[in-house]
Amino acid sequence: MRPSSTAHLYELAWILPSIAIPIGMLVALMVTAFGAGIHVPGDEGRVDPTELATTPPFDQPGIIEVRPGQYEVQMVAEAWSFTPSEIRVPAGSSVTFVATSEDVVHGLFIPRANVNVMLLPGQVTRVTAHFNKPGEYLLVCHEYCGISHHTMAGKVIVEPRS
Ligand SMILES: [Cu+2]
Repeated sequence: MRPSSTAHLYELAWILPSIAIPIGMLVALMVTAFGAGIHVPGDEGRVDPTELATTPPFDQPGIIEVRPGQYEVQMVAEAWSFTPSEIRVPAGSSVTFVATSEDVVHGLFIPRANVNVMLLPGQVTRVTAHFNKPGEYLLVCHEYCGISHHTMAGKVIVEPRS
């Protein structure tokens, strides 16, 4: 091969990926935004973090059964605890966490249930997880939130179906 055509091949090897990679990223962005509905938090789902004690559903944090096998946990995070901090559901349940923070940025991390979200003061975070296997699922705050951050934890207790 002549030296000039080798240079031509090298140029192609640069140019083609540099076109294909941004197009691939754009496609991935479109699929997540419009296909999977993943987007940054909007105006809906805002709350006043100083008024949580009188703002439903955070005025009564707890767990409710929305329909058989489907639960909703209304959760408030504050330094350094979750309310409720212990959640009991039967195996096979799907649980939607509707959570917010009363003070600083906290996290809600349930490693065995693929939950990993931030809880921001003033913003309501919703995330759904499925608990199929009985056992205890640790839930922890994974955003540093102060001197006792390491004690901020709770658990989901999944009971075997009788
Ligand atoms: Cu925290």
